[in-house]
Parts: sequence; C-alpha cells; structure tokens
Amino acid sequence: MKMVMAIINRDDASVVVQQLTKSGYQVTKLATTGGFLRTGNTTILIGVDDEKVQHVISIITKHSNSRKQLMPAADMGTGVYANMSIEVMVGGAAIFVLNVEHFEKV
Ligand code: 2BA
Repeated sequence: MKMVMAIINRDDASVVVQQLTKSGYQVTKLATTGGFLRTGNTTILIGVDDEKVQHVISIITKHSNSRKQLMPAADMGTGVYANMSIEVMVGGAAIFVLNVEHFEKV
C-alpha cells in the first residue's frame, strides 16, 4: 500500500477531490500553507493499493493547473527592489508517494 500526498492549488482542490472520490478513492483534504509564497494551498492524502497509484496521479495531474503568481520582492528581504514583484510559476501539483508500513481501521 502507498500513501499519495499531493500539494495542489486551493482553486483546483474541489475538482481534484471530487474526481478522486467519484473514482472510488478515499481522500483527506488538509488546509496548508506554502513556505515560499506563504499563501494557502491544499494537501490531499490518499491511501491506495500499489497498482492504483498511477491512476490516482493521472487524476491529480489532469485537474491541477499551473499558474503564475506575483510575490512582493519585499517579502524576500530585497530592500532595494522592495516595490517590485517577482513572478513565480506554481504547480500543477507536488506529489509524493510514500510506502505505508501498516494500515488498519478500528
Ligand atoms: P510555496 O512554498 O509557497 O512555493 C510556491 C512556488 O514558489 C513553487 O511552486 C516554486 O515555483 C516557487 N519556489 C518555492 N521555493 C522557492 C525558492 N526557494 N526559490 C525560488 N522559487 C521557489 P511549486 O514548486 O509548484 O510548489 C507549490 C507548493 O508545493 C509550495 O508552495 C509548497 O507548499 C509545496 N512544495 C513544493 N515542493 C515541495 C517540497 N519538495 N517539499 C514540500 N513542499 C513542497
């Protein structure tokens, strides 16, 4: 068994969770914050059998879009350029696949 952990854009979260649920996967959704932009994103956890991992990743990939986001240069501590913004490309999704040693529901 694997744990798929995916960090996705908040705006894509509803559709991604809806599509995973519709396909029969159990999903847990967490409200998280990116360390770089310090804005909200969403992390989803899906416990699945090994042979389902690629299908889960394909659903997440299909419904996660990359976006350009602006970050004030001041937030990076660059005083001279404090009034400027830096463009950052975010996502689609950052996906981790972890081995699950043990899983049970009690
Ligand atoms: P943030 O940390 O807010 O990062 C947002 C975007 O800023 C990143 O998009 C990346 O394009 C850029 N970025 C992040 N750190 C940077 C740095 N030190 N220098 C320059 N640019 C930087 P993504 O790579 O698509 O990541 C989106 C979100 O996924 C991240 O939000 C973070 O919450 C999470 N994430 C991505 N990679 C991760 C990792 N290896 N471990 C843990 N979380 C990760």
